[in-house]
Order: sequence, then structure tokens, then C-alpha cells
Amino acid sequence: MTEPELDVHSEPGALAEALRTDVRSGFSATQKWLPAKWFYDARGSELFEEITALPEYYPTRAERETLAREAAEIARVTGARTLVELGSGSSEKTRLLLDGLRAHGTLQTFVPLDVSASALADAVAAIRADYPGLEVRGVVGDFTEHLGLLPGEPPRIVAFLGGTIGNLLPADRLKFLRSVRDVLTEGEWLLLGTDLVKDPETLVRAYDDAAGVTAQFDLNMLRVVNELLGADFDLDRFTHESYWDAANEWIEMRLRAREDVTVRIPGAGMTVHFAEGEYIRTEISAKFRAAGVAAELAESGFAVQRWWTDAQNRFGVSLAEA
Ligand code: AVJ
Repeated sequence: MTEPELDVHSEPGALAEALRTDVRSGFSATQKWLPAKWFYDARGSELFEEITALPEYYPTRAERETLAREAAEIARVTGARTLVELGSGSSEKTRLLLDGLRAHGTLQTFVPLDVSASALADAVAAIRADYPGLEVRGVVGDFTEHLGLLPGEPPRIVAFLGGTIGNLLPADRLKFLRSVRDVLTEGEWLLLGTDLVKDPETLVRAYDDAAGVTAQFDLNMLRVVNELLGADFDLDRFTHESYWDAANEWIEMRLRAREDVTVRIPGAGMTVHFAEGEYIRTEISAKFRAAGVAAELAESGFAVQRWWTDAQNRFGVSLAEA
């Protein structure tokens, strides 16, 4: 192996440290919550891959439809030499972009960045095997923190797919888009996937599937807290819910206590009480309108050059220039 397996931008123990900070602040808030990134240990990343194949979970298929149709156009418009993918997970949809950019003849380097080291290692190995000659530089990190460290020759295209931007609160979203804009030079690119507002029933079912995979995914966050902070969450005492917040136009995932529960969390130095019916907000997944996406991109210093959706108008993809 001539290249390093992964660049890891965190010290040993930094993960538990970061979770401790989030648990302390999230569990002392009036409305208890934890950031969605804590779903994604090895098990959580596997469960997410399962979610993407569920009949109810349309975003992955809808986005793939657009990327398959437009990959050649994306390559033609951007002429990118480097593809950076933020929150890449398994990098499966990325292959459509890699194929398009390779066929165009400009692509040299692929930089997948993900918080899950295990998911990233698998993706890096698979892409290296299937794309000989492509330089693959996996980066383990949080896309809200490690953007300054991205390698690769310009022009770069940063792909942020899957609608993951919807997992950030609106204020953090803008901060994040500006930070992406700041690491790019004029003439570089952002490819952004955004799930779109649609009827609430479709949205709610996408986050509460009949097979219960999303429930397992949601509950996995409590298991992560148990593992990293030595907590004693009993997963059977919490139940998964998907809720459409019409005013904010986002889906919330919630873990609701079935009964009064007291949880010891030694790694955070706290004991937390949940009253029966009280819930932890584990994720927001904002849904967008075309005009809103364009406005946020413009406000962050991007010029939107293309906007595409799937045939059923479920999911939007923007190509924006720095
Ligand atoms: C990480 C944005 C792709 O919000 O739809 C899937 C995560 N959560 N089911 C989303 C998720 C519950 C997902 N993304």
C-alpha cells in the first residue's frame, strides 16, 4: 500500500470527549436533544445503508436518478480534477459522478470525508479497487470542522449529497455553506442535494418505515452513548417517532420514554431523568423549496448554475459556482 489508508483528524479519545460535550449540553436543555452525527458508528452506518433500500425511503433513489441523468453534464460544466465528497458514507452514488468525471478525462483525485472510520475505510478500499489510477484520499472528520484540510488540485467540486444539509439547523446551515465557500476558490464548485417539501404522509413514512429499520437506527444513538460514555440506557424503554414540523418544514426523529427512566452516564458525569412521554430529539431533516435553496446558496456566496430534480419532483440537486 503506497498511500495512507485514511487521514484521521481526531485524537484518540476525542470522540468520547466530543460526545460528552454534546450530551452535557443536549441533556440539560429544556427540550433534550443530541446531534444527528452520533447515529453513525459502524452499526449506525450499516443501518443507514439498509434505510436507503427501504421502499418508504425515496431520497436516495430520487437523487440517484438525477445524478445518473446529469453526471456527464456536471463533468462538462465543472471540468473538475478533484471530487470531494462530504459525509460520503458508502460513496455508492458517488460512482455516478466518478464515472462521469473520468469519462470527461479531468478527474485525478477523490477525497471522501466521513465521521465513520469504518464506513470510510470500506468505501476507500472499494473505490481504489474499481478505479485504478485514481488517487483516493479518505479523510475521517466532521464536515462542519475539517474543511480547511482538504487535499486535491483545483478545480474541485465538493459534493454534499443525500440531503444531509437538512440535518443542520438553519443557522448552522448557513455557517456551513459559508465555510465551504471560504475553502473554495472562484471557479470551483458545490454540488448540493436537498430533499423537497412534499405531502406530510410520504415524509413521515420515509422516517418511520414498516420494517422498523429507522427505529433501530434511531435507537442506535443510545447504544453509542452507552458505549462511548458507559451509560446504561435501556433501549427497550424508548420508542422511535417521526414527526413533521409544518412550521419549520422539517422532519424530527424522536426517542420517547415509554415510562419514567433514570439513566446514569458516567462518562459525562451526570444522571439524567426522563419522565414518561418525554422525548429526545435525535435529528431534524429539513425539507426545501427550490427558491429557498437558491436564496441560501446566494447568501453564502455561491452562484447557482444548474437546478435539477427527479421526474417526480421529490429531490433537488443544485450545481453552484464559488
Ligand atoms: C443523512 C440526510 C441522508 O436525514 O434523510 C435517514 C438520515 N435519518 N433516515 C436523512 C436519515 C433517518 C438522512 N441523511
